[in-house]
Amino acid sequence: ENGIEKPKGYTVSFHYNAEVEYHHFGSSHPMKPWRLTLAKQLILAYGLEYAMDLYQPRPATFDELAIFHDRQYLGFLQSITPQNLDSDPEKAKYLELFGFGGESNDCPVFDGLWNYVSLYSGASVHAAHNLLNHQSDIAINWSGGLHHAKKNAASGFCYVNDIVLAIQHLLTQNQRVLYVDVDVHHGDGVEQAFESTDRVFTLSYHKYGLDKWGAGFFPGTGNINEVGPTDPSNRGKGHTLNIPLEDGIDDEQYKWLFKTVTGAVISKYQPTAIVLQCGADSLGGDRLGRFNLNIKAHGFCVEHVKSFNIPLLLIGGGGYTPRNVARTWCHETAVCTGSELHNNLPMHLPYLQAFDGTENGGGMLYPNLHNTKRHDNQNTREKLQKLVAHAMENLRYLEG
Ligand code: TV1
Ligand code: CA
Ligand code: ZN
Repeated sequence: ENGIEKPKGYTVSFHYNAEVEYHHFGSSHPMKPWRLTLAKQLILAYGLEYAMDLYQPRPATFDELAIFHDRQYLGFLQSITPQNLDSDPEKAKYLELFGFGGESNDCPVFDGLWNYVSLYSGASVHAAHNLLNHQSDIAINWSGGLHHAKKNAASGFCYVNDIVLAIQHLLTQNQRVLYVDVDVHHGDGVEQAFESTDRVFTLSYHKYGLDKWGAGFFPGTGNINEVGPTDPSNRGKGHTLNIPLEDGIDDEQYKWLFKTVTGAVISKYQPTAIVLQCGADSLGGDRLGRFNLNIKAHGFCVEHVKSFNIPLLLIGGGGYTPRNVARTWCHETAVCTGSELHNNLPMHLPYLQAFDGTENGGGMLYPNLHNTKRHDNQNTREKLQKLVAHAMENLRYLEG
């Protein structure tokens, strides 16, 4: 009817447990798991489920999460609730230690927290297994991508690092895994986890720099000269690349940069599997982001990586304007299956209201998100050319 069918010659799988949607970080918190409800509704309304194999993965177990995380940290995550948080002095003592402290409340303790982390992690691990079994060529988990979590600490809305877990599984049968991160924030947790190995190359594009009050954009790391360990005896040397960007980068600049740098990394590193974190906070008009990308420019990153025909794990991440997160991940699902989608949203879409009206994108899948008033473009042609030259210089180590 809408021409959506299985792609010829390769398989796409979609790993999703709808239970994640029902978790709440708190009413004012920018991370909204219900953006996944919107994304799923769009994907179903366009009929993309006919083009993929759908899986409902079980939650990851404690032991599965302990492949990366400290057992003591996981024990705390498993037992903490909003109720025992204040009443149990034992627990209060560990809050600070495990990254829950500070006044920002980035990582709140909410009802069902353990269930939430096990669900999104279970989906990433399941997706990785599908690639390993050759049951799929592209595996998608929009509920994952929580790149800031550390082995023993929560950070920046992330409690468990599903990406690290998925990569660890991929490493059982892959000599070299490439991690690429287009979230507007630096993928510090993944970079740190694999800093001492040459079997994972981490590449992150992100906003970097100080604001007018002198505060660095979260997490404050990821400058171009941060290339991981420099000690020649460290196997991880030269296997990290950071692309720091300024406010307001536009479609053409980003596409050129992504193609040039990611292309060079793939041809030099020759990965046998790729993990692409598709954080949608790099879109124009994002509540926390600073970039000015439209949906198709964001999706270009998926198209470009897909074109290398290397087993690919696609995961979500940030994204704080829910309707645009849903649009982007629906578009990127279609990119994977090779489907073209109509710009007019299907009439039978249950949450049509969320996408309707001039404020919300006029009932279109691809509204223009470019908004120069919000973040002027500070990225000049000259700066980007210098950045690429510096990135290529950093990559020279891989040749030797
Ligand atoms: C509760 C309620 C928490 C409202 C957090 C924005 C909130 C933020 C909130 C917020 C917010 C951050 C910091 C400050 C470090 C802190 C999923 C010195 C309106 C992958 C994580 C960003 C991004 C954390 C996660 C950042 C991801 N920004 N309102 N918190 N302290 N934290 O700056 O990469 O997208 O903003
Ligand atoms: Ca990034
Ligand atoms: Zn982010």
